[in-house]
Amino acid sequence: MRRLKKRNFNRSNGRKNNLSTIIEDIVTRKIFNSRGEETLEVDVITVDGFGSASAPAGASRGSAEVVPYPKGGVDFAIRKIEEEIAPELIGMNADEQETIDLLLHEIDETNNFRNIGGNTVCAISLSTAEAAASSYGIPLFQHLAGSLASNLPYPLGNVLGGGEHAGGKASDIQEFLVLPLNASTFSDAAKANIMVHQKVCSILEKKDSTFTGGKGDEGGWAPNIRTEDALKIMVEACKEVSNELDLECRVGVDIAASTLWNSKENSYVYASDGVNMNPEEQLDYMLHLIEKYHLIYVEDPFHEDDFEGFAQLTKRVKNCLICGDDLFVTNKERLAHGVMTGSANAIIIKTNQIGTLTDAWETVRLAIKNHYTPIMSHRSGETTDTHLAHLAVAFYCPIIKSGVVGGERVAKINELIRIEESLGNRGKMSNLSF
Ligand code: 2PG
Ligand code: MG
Repeated sequence: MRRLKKRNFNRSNGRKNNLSTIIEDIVTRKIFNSRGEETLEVDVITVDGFGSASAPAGASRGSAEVVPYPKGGVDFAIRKIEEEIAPELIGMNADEQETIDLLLHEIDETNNFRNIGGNTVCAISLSTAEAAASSYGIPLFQHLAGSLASNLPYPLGNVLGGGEHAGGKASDIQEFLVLPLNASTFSDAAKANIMVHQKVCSILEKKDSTFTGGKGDEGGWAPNIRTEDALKIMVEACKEVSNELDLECRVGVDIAASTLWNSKENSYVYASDGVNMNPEEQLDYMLHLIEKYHLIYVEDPFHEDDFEGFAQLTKRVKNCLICGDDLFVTNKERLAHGVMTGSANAIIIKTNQIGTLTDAWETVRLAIKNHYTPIMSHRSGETTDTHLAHLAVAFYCPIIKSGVVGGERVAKINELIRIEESLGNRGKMSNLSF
């Protein structure tokens, strides 16, 4: 029998454990994600409930992320679940999330889930939570956070991009994003993002006769375009939609700078723009883009180990979120280091970067405590799984990054529309002050 130390997962719903949440069976299968890659889906069946979750996949993964699958890939992960994990979990209580998440760590016996896989763990952890919520007959966000969670996140949507998410001659920058500030409801905010996405398409069609309407992995347009031309188009589209809807759509970027970084040459290589920049030039370039295009959000402006570069930029900007994705990889030790060095003021939260729900929640708590804005995020390879929407609300994330169009992206947006409806008068948009 393994000895388990109980962790402090902060759920205050006050429900008592009971027999209805006992795990009776676990079923796994191989399905496909939006890029057509194999992924894992896990069903957890309790006495009175059922939960099912699948794992997303990154293309521009941080090197400090947990290992997604054991050697042998999804097939091997399924074997591990059937032979080693399910026998341990069956009979446990799905309501005891921290205990189950800790058990997954113990079964793996490594510090990066390389034996059973971070994606394996992520799917089990989420489906267990969903099964407990279903046993109680309540939505996942309410099960995780109690009745206090009633803030809707602002959607940060990918409109245009390139990098590792699009092939050919698309832009060097991975994502050009829109954030609809002041939207009074989540539905209005989602609508604004869709309108910006459509406007950008019509501007591109007018300006570029070679534009074919091609899109990257997350549904953003993937034209052959230089960085500043893309930003001009984004600003133009945002302005038009802001005027039409009487709100303020602002532009953000995910530079995904690790994918541009060449350590041998000590420079960031912008192949489409035809320029190389050393770290000092990169800092000046980021400051220039933030000022000229009035950016509200800059993700991964420096490579994943440059805490110092992040700190310098964070110190020099006001009213702009400087966000660490590959920098922090949802890891609380990396975030703690960032807090100490003053690197960034926002953090991307991707559960499968760290493994379990408990791990992700602990990182969010540390972020909130240190006034970092937590942003619940999809991955470039997604399924139609909608749990991300619930996690954003349950974990008090004022922003969700989940794309604008595409079935697997809209699945999360539509789930938030349903959550907003279910909250009725209690639901309100998050407080986005920075
Ligand atoms: C990112 C993500 C999602 P990936 O870099 O923020 O947009 O991409 O899932 O490929 O890491
Ligand atoms: Mg990123």
